[in-house]
Amino acid sequence: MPKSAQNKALTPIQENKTLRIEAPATNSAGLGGLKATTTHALKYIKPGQILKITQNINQKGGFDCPGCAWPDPDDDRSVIGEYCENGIKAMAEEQQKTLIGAEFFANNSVDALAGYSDFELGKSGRLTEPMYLPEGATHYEPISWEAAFNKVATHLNALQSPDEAAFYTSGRTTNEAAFLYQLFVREFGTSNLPDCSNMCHEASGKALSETLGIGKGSVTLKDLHKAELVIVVGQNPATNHPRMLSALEKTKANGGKIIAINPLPEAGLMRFTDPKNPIKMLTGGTALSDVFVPVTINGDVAFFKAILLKLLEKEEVTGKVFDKSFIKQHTSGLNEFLEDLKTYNFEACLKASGVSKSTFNTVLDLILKKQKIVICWAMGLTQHENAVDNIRELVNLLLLKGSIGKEGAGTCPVRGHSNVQGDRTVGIWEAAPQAFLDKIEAKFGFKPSKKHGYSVIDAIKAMYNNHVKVFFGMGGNFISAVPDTAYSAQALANCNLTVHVSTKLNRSHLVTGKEALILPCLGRAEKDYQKTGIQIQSVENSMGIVSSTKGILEPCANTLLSEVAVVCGVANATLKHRTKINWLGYKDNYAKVRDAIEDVVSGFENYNEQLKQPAGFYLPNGARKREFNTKTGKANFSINKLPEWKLKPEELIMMTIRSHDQFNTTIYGLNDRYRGVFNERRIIFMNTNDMEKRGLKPQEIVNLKSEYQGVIREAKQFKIVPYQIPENCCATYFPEANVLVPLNSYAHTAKTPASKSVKITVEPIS
Ligand SMILES: Nc1nc2c(c(=O)[nH]1)N[C@H]1C(S)=C(S)[C@@H](COP(=O)(O)OP(=O)(O)OC[C@H]3O[C@@H](n4cnc5c(=O)[nH]c(N)nc54)[C@H](O)[C@@H]3O)O[C@H]1N2
Ligand SMILES: Nc1nc2c(c(=O)[nH]1)N[C@H]1C(S)=C(S)[C@@H](COP(=O)(O)OP(=O)(O)OC[C@H]3O[C@@H](n4cnc5c(=O)[nH]c(N)nc54)[C@H](O)[C@@H]3O)O[C@H]1N2
Ligand SMILES: [Mo]
Repeated sequence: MPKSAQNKALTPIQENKTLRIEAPATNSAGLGGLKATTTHALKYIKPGQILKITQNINQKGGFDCPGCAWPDPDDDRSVIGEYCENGIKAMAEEQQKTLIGAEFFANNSVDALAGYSDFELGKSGRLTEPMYLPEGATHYEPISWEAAFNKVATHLNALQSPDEAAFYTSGRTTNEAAFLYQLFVREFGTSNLPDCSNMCHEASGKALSETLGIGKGSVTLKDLHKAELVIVVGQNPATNHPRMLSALEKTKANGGKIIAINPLPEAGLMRFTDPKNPIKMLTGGTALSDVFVPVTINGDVAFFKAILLKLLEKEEVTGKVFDKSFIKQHTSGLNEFLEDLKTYNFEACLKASGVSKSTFNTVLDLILKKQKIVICWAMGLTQHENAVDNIRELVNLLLLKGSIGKEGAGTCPVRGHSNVQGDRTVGIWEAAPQAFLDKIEAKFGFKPSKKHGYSVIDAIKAMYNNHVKVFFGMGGNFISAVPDTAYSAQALANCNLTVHVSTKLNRSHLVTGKEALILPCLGRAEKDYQKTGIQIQSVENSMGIVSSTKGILEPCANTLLSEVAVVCGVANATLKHRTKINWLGYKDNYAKVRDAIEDVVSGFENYNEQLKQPAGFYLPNGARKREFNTKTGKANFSINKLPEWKLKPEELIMMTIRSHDQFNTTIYGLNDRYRGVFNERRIIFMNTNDMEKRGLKPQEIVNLKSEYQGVIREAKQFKIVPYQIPENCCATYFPEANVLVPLNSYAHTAKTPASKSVKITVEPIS
């Protein structure tokens, strides 16, 4: 009996692993990081390539690290290397020595591969040939590129409406590939462009557009260096944006203070040793956070309301707390905001935040004294039902303090994937503004659909209900990244065709529609040969800087195509004579794609010329200049409610987080070094009081259950790790725990899955 889609979608439970628990680290990077980097590189990358990679990664004229979206310094870059432990792990994945093709798939059925762990799947090797899974077949078989393109074309052209297809993007796709991809999708006739940012910073985009008129952050690296106070909320930079710690070190060196707001005392937020600084390596590094605020999960609005209430109280006494001239000149909605604020009770807010009075007072004191404040945040704020409120409340604080659009101050949503921000800028958006669509029409002569398309959650529902029949994934690992694994697996299985453009094998290749295709592509570090020579491409980082990226290694197989070539191939085969676009011309010369982007997206004037600047160029950013492109023409205060959720006595609130050894669904290894967890991923971090209340022991194996709107979801066999986490809170890793995240629990208006606030119960295996 073939395995069901649901069974294939779940990470298999593997027995006989020996979980080891140590005391969590109190310092990040340093020698431990250097050692981990070297060991990892030697194990997986061809020795001749390691030096080349480390010398070119994130260097001017080199290639952009395919890891996170943290910016590179504008001026001097470290000659020893602008990379981190996790960037090297990302490269080790991309540049694996092992290659897999027809023979591998002939020897391994889809069902057999589904028994592999995520770690094993990823380590199978780089994909080298297009592969096709016919209806009812047990094994993928090789297919030519031409036949693969025709297969996609036949399915797409057989649909009753273009809206019966959905085109997903993960955030590694470059500007050039992303622009062409959305152009093809729009010329084909739909706006169904769900992307990973729907699951990531969508709530930031929504909140910031409404309040400050731009869905991106306002600060530059210099602002971080010059800030008097940096507040890092809901983010674990030591693991996910390690190079951010160098920036925070500069903040400290300039006399700035740092506050970390997080249910967990994450190692890197406490102390950091720059592996590129030999003196720091000897002296033990820099203490980063001045205050650690162990907020309860989703207690952030409560905490910030408590702060806002006290600021108001002091302002009423001294008149010196608010930046009144900024507020008068640049903002709208102050009175309504203050009226609403006054309806809240300070003690109740502080209690709901879970923070002690003394910690609160230290934070308040810093906020009162400092005028240049930067707030950084990531998934700890965006993956809740009230995520948009979380972020709007931070903006309220910045506005009261006039901490926006001046040196050393502003908003810093720290993006995830290396080009997730750029993808949105060039049109990967299911709800693109009409002005953008008009420009597409003016340039290319076809009318793009005005109807908003499906975001990730809506696409899953549409597939489940047979409204979408073809799923196309440009990168990423959809089934492991999305919530509600069992439901989502059925959604994919209901499709006629699922297609993935990928560098490596992942679980999404195994949870397929009736037919499936895997289209293997070049990685970031590989040279992209086209008719007019080796192509450069471009990406936008978290601070709105666009820079070039150019592969330096020979492709691992000559059968691979670039993402651009795949898009052009699919577009050409699908649209044939219907198209108004010279797809093959774009494929031959990416400079022409940039010319097209220049005509359609503002901020890209002289794109090809500007890209020659070694450190890239800044896109326009109104908020940075106190120009607020909102409905009121001003920065808007907003009114945000305290979240109203309640736990039943037996329930805990669970956040699903990343270990130190993973990049999203790519599992680099089984350790979480900074948190002192080794050799196991199916674990649940719990407060010892919560364990005692339930009579649970360290390392005991439990099942986890979540009940939402009457549906019960279950994840089996997790081991308990006692940890310093607030009471009633717990944490697990994704993707293992995604099966517990209900599809219908998402951020209001942004639809980001609420994967950081899942109510669960912990059940001993009797
Ligand atoms: N090495 C590596 N780098 C990565 C990634 C990776 O997986 N591996 N992923 C990339 C991507 S796509 C992204 S989006 C980013 C993700 O970067 P992060 O957002 O740092 O990643 P998470 O592990 O989701 O961590 C969220 C943090 O928020 C905290 N948190 C959870 N809930 C709450 C809450 O309610 N309030 C507060 N204040 N804190 C909370 C958690 O304790 C944790 O420290 O990293 C990017 N970079
Ligand atoms: N429960 C829970 N779920 C989450 C999150 C969470 O915190 N908790 N985080 C969410 C977030 S923030 C995000 S961004 C998503 C991530 O969702 P995705 O972006 O869909 O997932 P990734 O794991 O980053 O995708 C990895 C795959 O991308 C492919 N790949 C790698 N490099 C390239 C390349 O250069 N080109 C192409 N074409 N393919 C490539 C490889 O085949 C690899 O297997 O997950 C979300 N899901
Ligand atoms: Mo992300």
